[in-house]
Amino acid sequence: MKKFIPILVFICFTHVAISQNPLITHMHTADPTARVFNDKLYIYPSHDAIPPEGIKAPRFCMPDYHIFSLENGNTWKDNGVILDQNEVPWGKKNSYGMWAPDCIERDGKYYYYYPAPPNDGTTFRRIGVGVSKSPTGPFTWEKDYIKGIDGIDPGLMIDDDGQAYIFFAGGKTIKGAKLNKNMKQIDGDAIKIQGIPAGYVEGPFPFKYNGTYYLTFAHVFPDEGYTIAYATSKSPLGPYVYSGKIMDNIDNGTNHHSVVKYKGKWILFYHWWSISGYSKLRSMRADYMEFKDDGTIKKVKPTLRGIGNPTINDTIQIDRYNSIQNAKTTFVGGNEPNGWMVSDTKMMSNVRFNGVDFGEGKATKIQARVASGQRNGSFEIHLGGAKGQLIATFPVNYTGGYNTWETIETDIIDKPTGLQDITVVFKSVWGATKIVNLNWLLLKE
Ligand code: FUB
Repeated sequence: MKKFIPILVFICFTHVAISQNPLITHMHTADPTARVFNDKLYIYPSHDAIPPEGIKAPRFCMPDYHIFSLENGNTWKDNGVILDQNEVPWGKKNSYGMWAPDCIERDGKYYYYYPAPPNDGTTFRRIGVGVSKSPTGPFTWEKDYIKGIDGIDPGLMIDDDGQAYIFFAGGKTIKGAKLNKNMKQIDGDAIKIQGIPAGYVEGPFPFKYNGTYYLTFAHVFPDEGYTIAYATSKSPLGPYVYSGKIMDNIDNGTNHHSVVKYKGKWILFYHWWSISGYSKLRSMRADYMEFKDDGTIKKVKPTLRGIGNPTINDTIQIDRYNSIQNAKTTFVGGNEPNGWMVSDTKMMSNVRFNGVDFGEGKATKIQARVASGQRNGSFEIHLGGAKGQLIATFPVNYTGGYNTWETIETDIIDKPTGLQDITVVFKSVWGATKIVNLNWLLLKE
């Protein structure tokens, strides 16, 4: 097992968190279930925490749930705690066991499903439900858990005929059941889903695509470890046929995911632990996913750039690049919030970031978050590659050192429109090894 050495200490807690991959950096989030409600993207993750002093958390330390909503092209809003472990009406107190949840909409109401250890001690996890008029709550929590099922990682689906299904996991099996119209009881018995490969499985996430039922899940191979896999069927409760991996093992400890179509593109949400360095302090991430013509899914490779098109007032996390030459990315220092920066910049270092949304050309200024220990040089913003059209130039000034941060601003020359790739080019005297540390860019009207 890895030694618990969180690389970064939490420096600040904000309500609005902004990032590429990982999606947020002000707290640790795992098991991201993404959903699109009324064209807006929401994430229902679980919350990995550092155990409070004196608490011996079992395996993971998961005290509550937050909900995140995408408020701009690239800005994730933390809607705060929507359920604390000690508010679960049927739950064991201080269990730190609030594992992967899901949320689904039916007739304008939002049903939030979550697993927690029950106070009656009957089993490892029961699954509870709450209902709200809004995707971000507040939810009214059912007084008792759903009878007839026990397990972890509820995954929900409503078929075209209006029948709702709940899937959940327990060791080497995935089970599924029909839900009543009230979404609070199962209809009949839960059944073991046939066709799921041997080995440990969890995190079932069902969806339908072109008339085929897809059941995606985390699958652990004895030699490879956690992968994200999928199986397909002509019927929601199976039998299913194993159809391959969506993501190879990424040395993750666990991997838990969801799949969603947003603005015409399929996205895989999953988690990794790149900020903490510890597999039980995870961070949610997202990358685009594609179907082949025959309905099979192309394997997804994790990227830094992730998804989303930052627009005016979204930070462009330039260290989550598409390509980089002659520079590095390292953790930020000083009093900056968690995250990375572009560092070790030299003469002609460049970093490319694709898909910035300049919209209708209203961005007139651009800001940069910088720290520098030297007094000469500049960095330029170009459209496309390093030799593309120059749209902004920032001078490099001494900020007090490479851990002392300042936000600087300059005018944008010509007003680009629409989606553009940008490249930052660093300039100074030859031989300079650290021109400036760059944390983010931000377009302003
Ligand atoms: O986050 C706790 C557990 O780890 C989840 O329920 C599993 O899916 C795995 O990600």
